[in-house]
Amino acid sequence: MNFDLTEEQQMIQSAARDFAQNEIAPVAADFDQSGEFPLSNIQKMGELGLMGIEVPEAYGGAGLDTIGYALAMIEICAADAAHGTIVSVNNSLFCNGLLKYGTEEQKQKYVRAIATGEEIGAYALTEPQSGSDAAAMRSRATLSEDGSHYVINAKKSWITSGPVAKYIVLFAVTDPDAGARGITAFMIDTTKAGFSRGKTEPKLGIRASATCEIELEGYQCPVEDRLGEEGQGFKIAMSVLDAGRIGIAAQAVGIARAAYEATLEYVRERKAFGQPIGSFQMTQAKIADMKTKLDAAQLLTMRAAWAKMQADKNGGRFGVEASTAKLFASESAMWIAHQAVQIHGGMGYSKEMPVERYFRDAKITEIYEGTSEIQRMVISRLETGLR
Ligand code: COS
Repeated sequence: MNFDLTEEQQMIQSAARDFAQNEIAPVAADFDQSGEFPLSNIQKMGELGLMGIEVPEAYGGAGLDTIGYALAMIEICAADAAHGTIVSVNNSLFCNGLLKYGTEEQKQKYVRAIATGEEIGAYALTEPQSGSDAAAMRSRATLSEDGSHYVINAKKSWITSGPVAKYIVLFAVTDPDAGARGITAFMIDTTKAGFSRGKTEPKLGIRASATCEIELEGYQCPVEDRLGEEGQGFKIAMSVLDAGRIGIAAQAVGIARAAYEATLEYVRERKAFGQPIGSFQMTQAKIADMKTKLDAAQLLTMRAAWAKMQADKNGGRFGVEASTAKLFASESAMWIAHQAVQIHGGMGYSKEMPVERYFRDAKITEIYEGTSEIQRMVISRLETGLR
């Protein structure tokens, strides 16, 4: 593993940093307060290539690699994690699976629209009664008698970008007797008949990223909009999540870095008992532990990105690297944001400063795209070979 960044990786990092600091950071608190979806920023990020970082230029993307994607996510999330959530769904959960399993027509139609930021994408796996146990989904897709389309009846919950998405990758059961091998992936066009949205969820954090339930009733999906083969859906869902978890690890690193940097500034300036609070041993210990966890989280995230790039080239899986990065980075972000609030005292609890937002935003990284408990289960299963 080479720690030097390539010229392209440095370019996307600096483009993401400039946009994040100049266009996102100044409005992040307002979007957090209102919960409004930052559509115009997302479209501008699409123009900069940030909505399809790993998507080849032939499909409207930036044609970069996973390290470039992780570096950009860190920069965006250090300014605002909610923007980062939208970026990660478009990049990881939507484009990744289509690039790997989609037909040429599907890539031209769906990847291009999302990678350029013209449209928003979403990924629908979770259901009201099945989150961690994803294979227990109840949504059904039945092939029509003439074999031209599937009729889908589905209810999906916690769909990130659901309120604004034009296209959704959705998973439904095609063979109820086959368990995980009876699930199939479909491309859904939200403007078609049979699709509807429920209420937008009021959330603790990442408030500007819109989330809702969706429902499909008698939705007709042409066979050419099936993604992959019948019965391949669970593997598609899981391998897409492996990639997605690298993005969430990067998001956690971005939030943790912002919380850490705000704390460094504060401990130098804030005085108590006649000296900067950073001179007290109890603060010093916190700063040292925050820095160590932040750097370790970033290194694990870069290793996971690198492992995915090797797998993209040579085949194989990168589940252990993705899950260890996601587990450690998300728990570190929560811990670092917690210490940041504590060190800021009353100011850490106030909306006058961004640390309370970092604290609320950090929590989701331990929950979505697989809870910490699921990451531990995945890592242990892959390491021991036991279930
Ligand atoms: N890549 C490719 N294939 C995978 C895979 C992966 N990462 N993980 C599992 N599979 C395959 C398995 O190899 C198995 O295939 P075979 O039937 O050919 O043997 C199949 O999928 C079923 O796997 P498994 O038996 O491990 O499935 P489980 O039902 O036990 O569930 C967990 C596995 C719990 C790991 C999975 O359901 C999971 O990740 N849950 C969390 C879901 C999640 O992150 N939700 C958040 C939604 S997005 S916000």
